[in-house]
Amino acid sequence: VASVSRTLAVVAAASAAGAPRRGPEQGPGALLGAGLTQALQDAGCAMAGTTLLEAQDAPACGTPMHQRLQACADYARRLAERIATLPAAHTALVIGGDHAVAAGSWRGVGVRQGDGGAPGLLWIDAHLDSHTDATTHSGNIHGMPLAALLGEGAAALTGLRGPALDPARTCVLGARAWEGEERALLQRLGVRIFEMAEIRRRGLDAVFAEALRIARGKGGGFGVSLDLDAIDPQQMPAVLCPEAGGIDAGELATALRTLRGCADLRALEITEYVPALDPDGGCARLVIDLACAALGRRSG
Ligand code: HAR
Ligand code: MN
Ligand code: MN
Ligand code: MN
Repeated sequence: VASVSRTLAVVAAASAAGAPRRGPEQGPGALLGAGLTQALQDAGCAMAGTTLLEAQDAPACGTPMHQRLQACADYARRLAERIATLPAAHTALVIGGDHAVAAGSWRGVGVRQGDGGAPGLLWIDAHLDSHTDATTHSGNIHGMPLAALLGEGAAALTGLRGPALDPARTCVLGARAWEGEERALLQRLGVRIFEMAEIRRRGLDAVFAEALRIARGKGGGFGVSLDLDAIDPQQMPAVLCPEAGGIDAGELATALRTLRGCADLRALEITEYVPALDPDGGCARLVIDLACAALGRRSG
């Protein structure tokens, strides 16, 4: 399959508003500083530019839930508006930030598609991120964005402009840590979950291909939201919530390369990188390699 010629619009979503502590708001700056855009250019991407969304720090300890929800929703709204205005021909590369930014990204992608439909979505994550404000145990908003995108949970997040996801074109890949309520929600909606156990049994290539078929559906755009904690923490320790037994980074790069042939890939999102936990920059290089694997045209 020939690689698609892409023009990338990078959006730096430097927010930790949904996180339990600060750290991920430094992610975009560190990845840009480590040469992300040059690497993508070397891999054959044209660059339309980089938008830096104003940084948003983590909430102070003890901030009430409704205030944290509102801070995340305000950030998500600005992010969605920014993405919605990008030219439809461009592929968006959203760099988080904690994963709560996704509550805005994919609404914005849906508005930009302009056909009334939501994108299909492949959610690669150790977690399900499908709590609502009523079921969360931790109170952390980055545990809620997938539910919010599916139209479930607090109005602050579900009420953003743009279509909700279609559960039949949404799937989760790499899951290995969840609470019962979020799993029950996804099962009620009919979202396919590819757990680590299934990935180990069938191999990532086979599972990724099936997940891609679900997200692409019969046409219309789709996207990939990569929470870096999906990767095994021995290879990717610089994340907020490491969970043992994750996806092998090299296997993930190979799977992501299949996206190079997908002209209907509308956006890639990469979240939860914490540069303070990456003193030698090895994780930043890995993130850049993964972005190039997904979006590039040549080895780079
Ligand atoms: N389920 C847990 C919670 O709700 C952990 C969520 C962790 N989420 C992320 N992004 N780090 O996936 O708190
Ligand atoms: Mn996660
Ligand atoms: Mn419970
Ligand atoms: Mn996540």
